[in-house]
Amino acid sequence: MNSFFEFFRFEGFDPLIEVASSYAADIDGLIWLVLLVVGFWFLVAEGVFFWFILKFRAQPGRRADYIDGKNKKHKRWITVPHLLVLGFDVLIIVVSFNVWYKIKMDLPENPDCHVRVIGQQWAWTFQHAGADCELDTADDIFTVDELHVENNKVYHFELQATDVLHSFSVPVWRIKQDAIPGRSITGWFQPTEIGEFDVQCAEICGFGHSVMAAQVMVEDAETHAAWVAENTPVTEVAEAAVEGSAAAPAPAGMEDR
Ligand SMILES: [Cu+2]
Repeated sequence: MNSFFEFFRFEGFDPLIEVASSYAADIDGLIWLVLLVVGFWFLVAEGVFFWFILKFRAQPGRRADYIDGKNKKHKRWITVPHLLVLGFDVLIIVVSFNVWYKIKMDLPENPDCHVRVIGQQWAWTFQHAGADCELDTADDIFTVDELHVENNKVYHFELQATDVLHSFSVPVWRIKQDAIPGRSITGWFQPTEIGEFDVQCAEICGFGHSVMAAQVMVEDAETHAAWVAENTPVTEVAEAAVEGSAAAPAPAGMEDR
């Protein structure tokens, strides 16, 4: 399966938008597969259609045939395309299930880090796990409309909504996942390109929907560590200092500071 999608990672191939996550090429491959299959048969069907229009056009002295479908030879024009449609349907289902399984069902174990994404009218709140990479600890970093992640790390995200339906969409990562009030939806991603990319809400969520855009900064290890260090809440550093003075062991992730 993977070798099939490798084609879409070919350097000379230029997709419409960047391929910046570990599974973006899989989604592209699926879209290309559907386009090629449907496009090829569209051209064949239109070709046959116009060929028939020309071949059987009105001609002096020729009477129209009445075709009732009882002749086996005639019926093949229905059964053969029908079987082809079913065959290609199965192909598309098999490939898309593989992609679906990889992205939506096969959550990688032991991710490198966690992040909580909360949609609300009309902004995204990102709860970064901080240096310990655990959520809901004192060193969590909250930002609005700005997500910071480290390149090539596997992240689990918890997606939530506080008011209405939203949809967390990062086009370059080929992520689009609905956020549903009352639910926490877990998913994953692994960025593969450093840069600044768009995050958008892909679900009409009210008057300000169109301005519900954010940015994701994919940083190298050094830059990301510096951002985390710079933005870790002061209370945490102060607590650590107090604990440190009481000869308590430093909390996880704070040792090298
Ligand atoms: Cu929204």
